[in-house]
Amino acid sequence: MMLRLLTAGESHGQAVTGILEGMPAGVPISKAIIDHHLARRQKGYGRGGRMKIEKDQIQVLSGLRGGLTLGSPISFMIPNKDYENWKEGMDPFQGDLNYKKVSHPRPGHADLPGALKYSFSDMRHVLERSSARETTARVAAGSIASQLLSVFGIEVASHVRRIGQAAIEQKQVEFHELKASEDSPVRSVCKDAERRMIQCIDEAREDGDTLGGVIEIQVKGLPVGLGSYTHWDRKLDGKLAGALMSIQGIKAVEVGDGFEGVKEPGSCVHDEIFYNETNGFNRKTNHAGGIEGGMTNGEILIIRCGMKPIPTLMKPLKTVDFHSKDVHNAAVERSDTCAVPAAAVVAEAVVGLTLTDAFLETFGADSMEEMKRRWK
Ligand code: EPS
Repeated sequence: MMLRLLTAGESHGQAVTGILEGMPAGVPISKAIIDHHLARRQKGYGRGGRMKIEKDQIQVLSGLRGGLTLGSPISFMIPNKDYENWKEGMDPFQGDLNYKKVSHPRPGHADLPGALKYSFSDMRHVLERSSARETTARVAAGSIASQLLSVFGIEVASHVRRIGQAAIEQKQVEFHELKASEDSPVRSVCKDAERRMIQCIDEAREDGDTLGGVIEIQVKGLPVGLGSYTHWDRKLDGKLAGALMSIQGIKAVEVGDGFEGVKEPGSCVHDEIFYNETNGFNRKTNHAGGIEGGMTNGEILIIRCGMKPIPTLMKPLKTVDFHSKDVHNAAVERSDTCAVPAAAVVAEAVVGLTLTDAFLETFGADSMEEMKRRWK
């Protein structure tokens, strides 16, 4: 592994922090680009009250000088504005351990296994860290990493394919079409699907319910041969799937045709190979989603993720009291009805980090200058 990311921070603690280690020296990094991605992650129809409080902006503490990476660990923080309202319970030394205790585990949440695993009697200890607030750090780090990829013309983009029962009908969305998702409150590239998705979210909110969905990430401009077929832990699709599955709420990942592809015979699924002087080896289809044998094949990378509905329901499911074991309603905390659009931005970041790691493995060097020579 060339690039390592450590994140820390409780959802209502002072800040979300991170250390990104392994970036080569001399990569130009823009704060405006990082903050732009942090703002994209905060948007999305279906978010709750918290996003009105936060205005995520990065503070870089080390590893950069004059907008260039130094090759040293890049440490950063994104303050939680909401901490002011939670100080009484969340202060690292003075915090009141009886503050807003949680003892009714939410089905589908980390609450119960987390409390059992760490011998906690208060599930607040679990939910503070398992919260998707942590993804702020991954988006910041992903944006730093992706700024290296963009020097080499590699672009990462995403869109939302489904929210609950509402889905885009268009099977294949081209990379250039993804831009339209930026103007959509649900990150959809289709106005009709957008309308239906918003309606589904409104209905779920009224019912005190939540919704999941499907996101798609595409990456353009990748060279052939990132990752490797030579050993299981070098396969790029394995690394991408693992990284994406680690995003809060993600329950499924597929590459290219994924689950749809398994229904068809091989003759319909594999992408025939052509050659011409201008483009070299090329394909007219991309069922493989840009990966063959655990390596990039030069086509656009296409990955989809399924996100489950958020487990915090305003109309709660049944659970048992952690202490008395009596039947009870699950805990209700302020939360989002749907965070699928935000998850798409997080997925872009996670893909950016994984690809930068793979890129550094292939072209890796101490400095940007050396990397450019190897790339050439
Ligand atoms: C989250 C619950 C909500 C979300 C939060 C994730 O926060 P709160 O409990 O403060 O209302 O808004 O997401 C974020 C804070 C974020 O930045 O994305 C949860 O329990 O996972």
